[in-house]
Amino acid sequence: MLKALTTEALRQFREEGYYSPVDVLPPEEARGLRDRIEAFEADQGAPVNGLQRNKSHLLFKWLDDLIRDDRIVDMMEDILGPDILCWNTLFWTKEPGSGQYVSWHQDSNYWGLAGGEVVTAWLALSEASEEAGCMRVMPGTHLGPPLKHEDLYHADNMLTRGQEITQGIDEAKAVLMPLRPGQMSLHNIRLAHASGPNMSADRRVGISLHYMPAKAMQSVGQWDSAALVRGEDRFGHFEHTPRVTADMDPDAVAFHVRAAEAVRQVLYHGAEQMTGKL
Ligand SMILES: O=C(O)CCC(=O)C(=O)O
Repeated sequence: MLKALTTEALRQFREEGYYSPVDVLPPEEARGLRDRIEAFEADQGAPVNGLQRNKSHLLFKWLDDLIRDDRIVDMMEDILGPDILCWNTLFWTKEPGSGQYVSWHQDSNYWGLAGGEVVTAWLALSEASEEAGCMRVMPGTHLGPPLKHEDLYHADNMLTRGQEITQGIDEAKAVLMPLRPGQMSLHNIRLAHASGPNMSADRRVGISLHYMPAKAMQSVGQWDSAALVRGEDRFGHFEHTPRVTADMDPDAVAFHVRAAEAVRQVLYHGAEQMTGKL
């Protein structure tokens, strides 16, 4: 029996590789989380950047709580089964007028994860309209062979190495996934997706949460971590991230140094250069 998704939502996710939008947080709760991020940014005098964007649940207690929130994990259980790890949390803030964009890509080429389905749940904390540069997806690409990518290192591309699918994308078939604050989209790790620049007057603030079953493995890095958010881990393929007791909790921050660096090494595996985007 499904806990959160409808049968139709699950069918669409399986057959087309995505489902969107899902109402997850009331808008005022999303606004509260955005306010917390922006208070932190005001305090440090800069947007969340570099390695802070990655494994961020180790830096912010509210995010460690969010990855374990039943409103999200129930949907993950419908897709992944009862034993669930959250591998990563990643900030995606696009400043208005910055030109930042995300080229067409499949994350399965870069994350080193194997042995289990991986789902990205992307939460909007501001308006993620077409004008603001919401994500768009190519339905069904998760079922086909991996598409050919090239590392193009464009300065405005938010992806680490500017990886871009160079063949097999038909823009006419792309589907936009606009989100209101507090809504989520779900997509499969193998689904081709992209997003355009933010032409609105406001920042586009989003966080992606990456979930997988406990049986999944890291096939590129020697060591990796993940949070056990539900059920049991009978495999031990990932060191569990600690529960975070406060924002910038020193023990969790120390763990973050290792964990975020490990992911960075995986993301740049085989790349000609490291750009410092993560
Ligand atoms: O935030 C975006 O526009 C792209 C995000 C993305 O590529 C992802 O979540 O996998």
